[in-house]
Amino acid sequence: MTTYRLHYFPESGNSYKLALMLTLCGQTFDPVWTDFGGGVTRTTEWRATVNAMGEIPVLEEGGQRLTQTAPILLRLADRYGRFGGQNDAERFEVLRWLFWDNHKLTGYMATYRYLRAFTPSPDAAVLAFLRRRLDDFLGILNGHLQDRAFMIGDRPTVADISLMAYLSFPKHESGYDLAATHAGVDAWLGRISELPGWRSPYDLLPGKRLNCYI
Ligand SMILES: N[C@@H](CCC(=O)N[C@@H](CS)C(=O)NCC(=O)O)C(=O)O
Repeated sequence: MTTYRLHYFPESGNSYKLALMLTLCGQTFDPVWTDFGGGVTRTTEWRATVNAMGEIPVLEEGGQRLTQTAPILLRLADRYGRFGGQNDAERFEVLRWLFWDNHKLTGYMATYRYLRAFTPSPDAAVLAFLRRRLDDFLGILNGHLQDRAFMIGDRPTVADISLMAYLSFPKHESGYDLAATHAGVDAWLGRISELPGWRSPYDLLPGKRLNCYI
């Protein structure tokens, strides 16, 4: 049986992607809380010993340290035979949405939410720019979900697990009340939260939290 250690911090939606995937696949992991707010991931030592890319999350399996959630999610999907695409066309779609999530939804939402909630005096123009982009991305996601239960086919895949992560934190952090503005996204999040074994981000990712300024 593979043993996992997850280097994370509680506010990290990227960490939540892996924590939730492992949990939904019936796996456990040792949580390795990381002092992201204290700047540890920017130190030479951490980059030399944990992740040269300077990013959280890092998943250790056996002695190997893995980074980048998209390929890790795909590897876990293969290993446990859960949440992968069922044929070539679906696998292509899973990859397409994983790329879109990393580049667009997660990339912008993580930055926006971090600046907005976890820094003391964010630049209003930067926030406005990021929010305009996010309004567009959330509109695209909401449109896609109008007539489907999950992102691809009729079953959840790692594309859903990747895309939902940053939208699953409390709304005061992101400043988006999706139930009021994006009903399709909100209903999809509800369906994901009904998957057997589902747990919320701060439940799966315990420990000392960043100072929230909102
Ligand atoms: N594409 C990466 C993104 C990881 C990422 O950006 N993690 C954040 C924390 S959730 C981080 O460590 N950011 C540090 C930085 O951007 O300098 C993944 O999927 O793992």
